Amino acid sequence: MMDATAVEKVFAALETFRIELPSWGFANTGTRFGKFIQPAAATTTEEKFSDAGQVHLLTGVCPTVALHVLWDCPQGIHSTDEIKNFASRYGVAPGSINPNLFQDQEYKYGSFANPDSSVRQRALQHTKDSIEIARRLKSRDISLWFADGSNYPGTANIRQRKKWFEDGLKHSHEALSPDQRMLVEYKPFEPAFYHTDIADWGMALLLARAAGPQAKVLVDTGHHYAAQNIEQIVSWLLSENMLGGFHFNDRRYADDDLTMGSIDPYQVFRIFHEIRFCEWETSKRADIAYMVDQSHNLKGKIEAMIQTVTIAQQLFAKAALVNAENLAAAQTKCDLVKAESILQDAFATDVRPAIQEWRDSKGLPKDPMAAFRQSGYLERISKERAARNSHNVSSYA
Ligand code: RM4
Ligand code: MN
Ligand code: MN
Repeated sequence: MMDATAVEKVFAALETFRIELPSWGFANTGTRFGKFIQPAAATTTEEKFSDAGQVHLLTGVCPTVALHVLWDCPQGIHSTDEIKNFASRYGVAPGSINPNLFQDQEYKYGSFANPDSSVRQRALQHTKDSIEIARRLKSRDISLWFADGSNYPGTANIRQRKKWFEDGLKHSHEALSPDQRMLVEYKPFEPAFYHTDIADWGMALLLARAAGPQAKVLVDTGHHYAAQNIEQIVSWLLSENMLGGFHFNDRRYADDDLTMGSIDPYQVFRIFHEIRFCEWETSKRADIAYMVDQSHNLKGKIEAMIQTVTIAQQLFAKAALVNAENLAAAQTKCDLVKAESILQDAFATDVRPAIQEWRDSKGLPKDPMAAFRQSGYLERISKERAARNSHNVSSYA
């Protein structure tokens, strides 16, 4: 059982913790081997807002939904009025805006680093349009992920492409309003299998620095090699004031986009711990956008999101139980077992009853999953959407 002080710590942590849902997590997605279509999957932007709204209604901690411009704003900047309506109808605001710089045929050989200057120009224009969309929707963050890279040695001028990226990001940065941010995401491979232009956090950091002061790095937990120490990357970015946000998901092999904490919950706990430890040391809240980036191939989309949010809250609450003062003292004395045990004890604490109490105090269902299953929402949308879903769809949109 947790004592009253521990419960208070969990309550205080939950008060500050919000996590953004991805619109694409509610759509039919799959692998390159195919998709398993779900009758309840969202096939329109409105349905994505409706589903995200359900998750927020039941959990109370997901007030925003990330949008992918190509999939969710078919009319580009002219889609924003419609999106504002969805936002007010379903009770979730637009969150980070993700330009899509990888799906159009023009991007076969890259976007910002395409050797064809007209394609680079087009990519820049799309990014500027996305910044304008964000401005109209009052979204702060523009989240940039590039598929740019090459498949075979010798086929791309890596240094030249780096230069093109610097130029493209600088010009994008110039279009930002003072209150907007640009988040630069990295990924070691896929879809490119020889080199990726922004392959790791160091490259993302250098490019963000070159772009300007409102550019930060986005860490997608699935975008690392298997043995990489992600919490160390997080700590370094924090100490450089360059950590802008996260795309959370879990993985066993590559960019598997599995449910957060499903494979290695201790990894996420360690990330949250490093953030909280830094906040304690600096007496300052780190300005970090916590976002989910998952596509659930087999699980029910809404249930998978509720499960994700529940796990995220648990791991964040556990990290709040680390006694930073005792930890700092143990580290200074090189009392290794004591220091490590402080983390392990926090991680081992069952925070679920305290989280349920917190939900209750907010008028939220103690068990959001059970509440969802009882709500009848899934049955209703399955009926409404089944016909449309039976015509197989070939994109994430
Ligand atoms: C990428 C990356 C991006 C996401 C796309 C769909 O692997 O994680 O953040 O927008 O997938
Ligand atoms: Mn991502
Ligand atoms: Mn990814």
